[in-house]
Amino acid sequence: MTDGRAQRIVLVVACALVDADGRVLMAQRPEGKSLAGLWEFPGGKMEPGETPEDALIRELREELGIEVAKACLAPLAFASHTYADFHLLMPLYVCRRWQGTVQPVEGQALEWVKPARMRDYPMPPADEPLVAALRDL
Ligand code: 9L3
Ligand code: MG
Repeated sequence: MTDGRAQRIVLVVACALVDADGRVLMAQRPEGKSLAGLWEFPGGKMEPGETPEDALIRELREELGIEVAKACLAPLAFASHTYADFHLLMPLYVCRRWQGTVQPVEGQALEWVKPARMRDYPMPPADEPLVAALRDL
């Protein structure tokens, strides 16, 4: 910002769920939401009073129907991106163990993707730089 006005900060948490074959779950943002059609790491906005881990556990339950233990979430990378009307701060966690079967609870398309193939999936600008952090998984 060059005009001295503060910009609204939005705190989001996201997760790279990694399966036994090293594939990572990508979720397509549904019609009607911002950035519709782009493929993102699942997650969402933190609510007041939540830790990042609390928020991620809640989002993964709401969006994918799985239960994740806090001990199974490891911080991996951090995204910071300025959109037209807000600034997004988004830590990315990695998780290899969860309970239950991943389901598209909100009707979103889901795909398990090898990190080397992620360039085929158009992503929100905040998510794109995070792909580099998955190479060494
Ligand atoms: N966002 C970007 N990448 C992600 C996630 C989960 C979210 N991996 C952005 C999209 C929206 C904002 O964060 O601009 C809030 O997300 P949502 O609550 O609309 O899912
Ligand atoms: Mg979400």
